[in-house]
Amino acid sequence: MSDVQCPIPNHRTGEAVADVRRKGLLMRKTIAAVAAAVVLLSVLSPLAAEVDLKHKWVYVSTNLLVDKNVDELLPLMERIQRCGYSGILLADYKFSVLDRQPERYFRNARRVIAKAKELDLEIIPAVFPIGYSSGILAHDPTLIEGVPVVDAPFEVRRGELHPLTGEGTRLVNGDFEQVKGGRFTGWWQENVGKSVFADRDVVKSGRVSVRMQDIRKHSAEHGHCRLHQLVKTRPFTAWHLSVWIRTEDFETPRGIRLAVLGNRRKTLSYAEFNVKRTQDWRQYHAVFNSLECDEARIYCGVWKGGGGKLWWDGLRMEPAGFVNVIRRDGCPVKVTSADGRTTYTEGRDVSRIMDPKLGRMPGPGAYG
Ligand SMILES: [Ca+2]
Repeated sequence: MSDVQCPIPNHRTGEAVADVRRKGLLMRKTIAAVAAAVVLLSVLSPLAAEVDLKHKWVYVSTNLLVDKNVDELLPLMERIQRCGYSGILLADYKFSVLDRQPERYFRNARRVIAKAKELDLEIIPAVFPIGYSSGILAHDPTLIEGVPVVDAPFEVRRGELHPLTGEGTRLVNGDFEQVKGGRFTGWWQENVGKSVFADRDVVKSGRVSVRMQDIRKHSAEHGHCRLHQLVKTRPFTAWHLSVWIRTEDFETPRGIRLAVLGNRRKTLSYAEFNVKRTQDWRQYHAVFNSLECDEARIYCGVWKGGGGKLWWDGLRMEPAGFVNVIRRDGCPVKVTSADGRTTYTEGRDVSRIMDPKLGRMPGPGAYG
């Protein structure tokens, strides 16, 4: 790095580096520190003195479909070259879905390639994204990692398979109709009569709902306001929770959770709800796998809550059935009779088992 007067802006955010002089000073200090380290290392190892960075890249994340992005990238590449870098590590989600791009995308890509040739800059495309893999999964949603469902019971009714709840699994008072002394039967709850109330005026179904309000006032440190109950679960079963939520000037809608904690202290549900500060009744859904747990604590509540009002009603828990079924060699599906003695053949005895929405909601490569 010989030219410290060519700071590279943060291209992802478009943030410009305002104080070039200050940055230059910092850079010089850094170089001095590195130089000192190299001297020290050269005493310890003759190899350290031979360090010569042939490949110096700048990471650039962009979307080449947008003309304006390319207009900005070309002058940036000139600066990158002037600063002595050898190339750009170019990341674009669309590298994974090139087959779905219009001609405009490739026209823009050719502009970038031409500029790179002109400047003798190398372009290193970032491909095989692991972690943010929706671009790959858009081609084949079944490549997603899954969790096993084991011995899930189904019942045949009128020629259709219907999931059975499983003996002993029952959410008590999910409709919140049973109330004694301000407490909802079957539920553990906190701040009864302070931030949790049985509401008989604003309900979604039946005659009672749960109203939460003034949460921070009665839980100053954590802003907690939660109901929960322990239910038995069949291990390695996919479950579906649904609940209705209404809000009125609720200050912390992001703190609303339908959480599930397994008896082996596992967080089993990761659903996040998009609740507005004020909204009418809307139903929300969460799907979880019970994994090794044979009991789970179901929470509906608020963490880091503030002021305003929130209502809950109509909470249900049921087996999810064939939701998010992954079909590939590593994830075998087997259909047997209850006693396990008869194995049924897909396509002959039962229809092909699949979830047509897997990896396609709301778009290809998404599992919403
Ligand atoms: Ca109700």
